[in-house]
Amino acid sequence: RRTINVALVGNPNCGKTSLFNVASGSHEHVGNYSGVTVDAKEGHFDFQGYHFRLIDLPGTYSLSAYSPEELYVRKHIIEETPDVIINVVDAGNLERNLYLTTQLIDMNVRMVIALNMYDALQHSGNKLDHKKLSQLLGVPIVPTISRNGKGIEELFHVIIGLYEGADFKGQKEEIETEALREFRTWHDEYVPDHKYGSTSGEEEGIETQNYIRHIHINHGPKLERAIDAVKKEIGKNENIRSKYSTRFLAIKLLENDKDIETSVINNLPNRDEILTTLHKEEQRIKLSLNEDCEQAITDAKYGFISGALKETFIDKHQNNEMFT
Ligand code: GDP
Ligand code: MG
Ligand code: K
Repeated sequence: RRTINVALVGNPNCGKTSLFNVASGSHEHVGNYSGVTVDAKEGHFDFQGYHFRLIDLPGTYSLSAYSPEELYVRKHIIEETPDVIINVVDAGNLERNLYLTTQLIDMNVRMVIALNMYDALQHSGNKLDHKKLSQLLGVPIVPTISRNGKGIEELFHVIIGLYEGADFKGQKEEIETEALREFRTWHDEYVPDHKYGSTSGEEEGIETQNYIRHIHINHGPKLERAIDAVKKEIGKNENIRSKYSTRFLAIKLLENDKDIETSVINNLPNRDEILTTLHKEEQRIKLSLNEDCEQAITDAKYGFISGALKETFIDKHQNNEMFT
């Protein structure tokens, strides 16, 4: 029986623990996740012939290094390398919740969005074209209602599909399961521009993770040029490429993330070259965008989100006929 390691990542109060309880609660024991000061729980259950180890991580708005929770979640993702991350998103607070999503996308993790509180969205009268949002993000989205368990089975079907897709590439024989077939059908419909099972990170050289390739969050030409320059310098270290998304590291450095600098970059043989490139790019951004790099990246991410929501979300007070 194969174990699929899954971690719940999302803002505080988006329904992670409810999802955790409804998925694992009735099945087996729940223990406190050991050795941590922040609150995290681990649960185990079986579904569709797989064993699931599910971790309920602390709520975070971001994956920066500004709070113990943020650092903890980030460290868990990098060190424990969950097979699949469930990014729980509060459907009633999309703009704020999707900020974290953009950071997970930067990390190149295999993920699915649980579009939770879907009942509240339905009752609100607002409308979201979540299939289209899924296409724009390059991430599968499953509407869920953690409180009563709706959508949870479908969510775990997609997780099995993502997991099998990972093994898929390296294997001569295709693994064929019911869940995987369902997932493929789902995938072709929802994320048609992304070839299922395609090689990940073609432009990143050697990448560890074989996932459904995300659409990169486009931060605009100036920032993208800076990200590429820093990424290229970091990517000269093969061992780094196999553990991290070099794009994520580059973005974090440009955000002035001291934790990444001390824990990752300072140990590298080309540390000086990386930091020289970084400072040069930071200066360039400051001069051309007239704001510091960290702010520019935040603005670009919110710009991306707002663009995606403009195309997919209808406030009931807006007089917009797009979906009628
Ligand atoms: P967490 O902080 O992310 O772990 O969120 P919780 O699981 O503690 O949920 C926060 C609140 O939202 C609780 O009052 C839940 O009962 C409620 N909640 C969770 N999921 C849903 C849902 O799908 N729909 C609705 N209406 N409420 C939910
Ligand atoms: Mg919780
Ligand atoms: K990688």
